[in-house]
Amino acid sequence: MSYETILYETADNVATITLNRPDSLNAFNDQMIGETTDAFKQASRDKAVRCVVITGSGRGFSSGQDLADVQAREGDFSIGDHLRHGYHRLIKQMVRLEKPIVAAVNGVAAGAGCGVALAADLRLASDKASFILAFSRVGLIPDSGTNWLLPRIIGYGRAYELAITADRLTADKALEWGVVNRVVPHDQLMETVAAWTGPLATGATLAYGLTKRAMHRAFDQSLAEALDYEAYLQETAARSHDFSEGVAAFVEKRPAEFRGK
Ligand code: T3D
Repeated sequence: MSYETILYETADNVATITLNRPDSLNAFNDQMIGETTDAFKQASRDKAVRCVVITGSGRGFSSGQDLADVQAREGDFSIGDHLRHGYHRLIKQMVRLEKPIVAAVNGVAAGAGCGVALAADLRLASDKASFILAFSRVGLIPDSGTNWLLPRIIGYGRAYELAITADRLTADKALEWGVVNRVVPHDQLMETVAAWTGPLATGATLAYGLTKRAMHRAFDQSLAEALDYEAYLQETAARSHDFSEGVAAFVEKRPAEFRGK
C-alpha cells in the first residue's frame, strides 16, 4: 500500500512511521488513522522488522483528531463509531504488536496524538516535546486508550489532573513522572533513537514481544494468573534459537548473535 499522509521506511530491521501532515501538526484525519494502522500491520507481518519507530514531521508529533474534519461532519455522526472503526484499531494494533515500538516525540502530542504516543512501549522525547490531554478543551473525555494507558503510567491523580486541566506536560515533567524514558536536546533526538533501536533490532525480539504481552496481560490478572501466564510464555521463549544462543554465548564468553526467534 502506498501512503499519502504518513511516510513508511525500513532500514536495518527498523521500520519508521512518520506522521506527515505538518501543516496541522500532524492532526489525524481518517486517512491518516487508516494508513498508520496499516503501517503497524505491515511492520507486524514483516519478519525483517524487529523494532518500530513512530514520529512526526515538522514541529509536532501529533495534534490529535483533525478538528477541521470534526467541524465538517454532517448529519447524525456517531463519534463512538468513529472511535471504534478508527482509533481503536490503531491503538490495539500497537499494543498487540509483539515488537518494541519507540515513540520519538519530537514536539507536541495532543489529544489522540498523546494516546498514540502512550501506546508505544518506549518514549524518547526532544526537549521541545510536550503532552496535552486537549480533549477537555473541546468538551470531550480522553479517548484513544488514554484512560487505560495514562493512569497505569503515572497513577490516577496525576492522570485525572492532566485530563481536566488540559495543562501542558513539559518534557522535563514528563520525564519526572515517567511518561517518557529520556529527554534529549531536540537536534539529538533521532540519533538517540537510533542508539536505542540498533540494539533492539538485533536483540531477542521474540522475548521482547512476549514480555510486552505478559506485562499488558498482567494488568488484568491476579498474581496467580500472572505467574501461570509467565510460565506458559517462558516455555515459548525457552524453545527459541535466542535462548540457546544466549546461554551458549554466556558460557563461551562471547557476544550473543540473536536472530529474534
Ligand atoms: O472521532 C473523534 O473525533 C473523537 C476523537 C477525538 C480525539 C482528539 O484528539 S480530541 C482533541 C483534538 N486536538 C486538540 O484539541 C488540539 C488542538 N490543537 C491545539 O490545541 C494546538 O494546536 C496545540 C496546543 C496542539 C499546538 O499549539 P501551537 O500554538 O503550537 O500551534 P497552533 O498555531 O495552534 O497550530 C498550528 C497549525 O496547526 C494551525 O494551523 P494554521 O493556523 O497554521 O493554518 C492549527 O489550526 C493547526 N492545528 C493544530 N491542531 C489541529 C490543527 N488543525 C486541525 N486539527 C487539529 N487538532
